[in-house]
Amino acid sequence: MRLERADLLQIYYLMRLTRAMEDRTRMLFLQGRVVGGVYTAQGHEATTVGAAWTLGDGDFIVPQHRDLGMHLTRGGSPRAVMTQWLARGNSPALGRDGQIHIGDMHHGIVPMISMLGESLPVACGVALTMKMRKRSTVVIASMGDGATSTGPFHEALNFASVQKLPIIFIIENNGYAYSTPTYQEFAIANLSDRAVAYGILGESVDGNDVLKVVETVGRAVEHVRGGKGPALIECKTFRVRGHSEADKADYVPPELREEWLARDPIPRFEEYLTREQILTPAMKAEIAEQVKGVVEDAVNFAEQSPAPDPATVADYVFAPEGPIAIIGEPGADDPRYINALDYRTGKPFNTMTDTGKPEFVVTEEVGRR
Ligand SMILES: Cc1ncc(C[n+]2csc(CCOP(=O)(O)OP(=O)(O)O)c2C)c(N)n1
Repeated sequence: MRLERADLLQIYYLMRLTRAMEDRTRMLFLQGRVVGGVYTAQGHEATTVGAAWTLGDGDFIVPQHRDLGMHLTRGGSPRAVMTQWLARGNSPALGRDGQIHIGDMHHGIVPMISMLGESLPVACGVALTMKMRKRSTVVIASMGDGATSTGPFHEALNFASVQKLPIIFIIENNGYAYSTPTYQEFAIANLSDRAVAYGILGESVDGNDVLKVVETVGRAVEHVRGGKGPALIECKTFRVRGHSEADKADYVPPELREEWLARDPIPRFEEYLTREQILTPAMKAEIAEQVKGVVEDAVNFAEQSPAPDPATVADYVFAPEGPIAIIGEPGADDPRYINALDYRTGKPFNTMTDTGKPEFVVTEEVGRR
C-alpha cells in the first residue's frame, strides 16, 4: 500500500493521539474521575492504527478492548471516547457503560463485545451481509492472543473460510492473556499458522513496526477484496502496562518489558520519519501541540457534559413488555436466510439497511417478555 508523505504524518499523529488519550485517561482515573476501570494498549499503536489505516470508506472494524487506535483512525470522535470513559449522559452508551465499548456505524465501527471471541461470529455476519449485498466491503475483526483459545474464534474462522467472507482477522499478540504468558496458552510459534487449518491466508508481522503492519494488512485487504476469502494476520506486539490500571503486571519479567520498551512503536516510527526528513523538530512540536489540544478539548467537553439523569436509569437496560422480534420473509439477497425484524418498527434489526424501509413481510412473532 502506497503511503505519501501526508499519510505518514497522519499515521504518526494518530499513534500519538492514541497514546495521549490513554495517558490522559490514566491520570483522570488516578484522580477518581473515570467510572470503572481503564484498559490501555500502550505498545499496540502501530498495530491498531496501521491495521485500520488500510481500510477505505464503507469498510468495517469489529474491534476489541485495546483498539482505541482503530477507533480514532476510522474517524471515531475523541469527545465521544472521553464522554464514554467519564460515563456522561451524552456518551455513546448514555452513561451506562465505560471503556471503548462504543459503536459508530457512520464510521463503520461495530461495538465490541466483552466476552472474548464472541465478536468474531458477529464480524462474520457483517461480512456475510455485505457479500450478499454485493458490496466490495472488507471487515477487520481484531482480538488478543487469549481470545484465539476460544471456541468462537475457530467457529468464525471456519465459517468465514467456507463462505469465502471478506474478512481479516487480526490477532494482537501482546505476550499475555491477562497474566498468562503465551507459552502457557498455545504451543505453536506463530498464531497465523492456524490459518492453514482453515485453508486461508495467514501471516505474522512485527506489530510494533507500523510500516510493516500497513504493508502486510494492506496486502491482505487486496486479497480479501479480490474475493479470495479471509485472512488471519498476527501482529506481534506487547502490552507495556497492566491488563488494566488495577494490575501492576508484576508477572512480567522486568527485562522482557525493557526489551519491548526499546521497541516502542512511536519513537521507532519517529526515528524513521526523522531519518527520511519527513518529520522536522518544528513539525514534531506542532503535532504534539495539536494532540494536546484535541485531548484537552475532549476532556473539557466530557467534564462539561451532564451526568446521566438517575430517573432514566432503567431506560435501554430492560426491554419494554411485548414481543422480542418478528420473523420476516426469506431474504431477497439469499433465500437461505430469514430476517428478524424489530417489533417496534417492523424494520430489520440491521442498522446497515440501505433504504430504512422494511424489506420483508411480518409473518411470525418470536417469544414474548
Ligand atoms: C470469555 C471470556 N473470558 C474471560 C474474560 C475476562 N478477560 C477480559 S480480557 C482478558 C484477557 C484477554 O487476553 P487477550 O485476548 O490476550 O487480550 P489482551 O487483554 O492481552 O489484549 C480476560 C481473561 C472475558 N472477557 N471473556
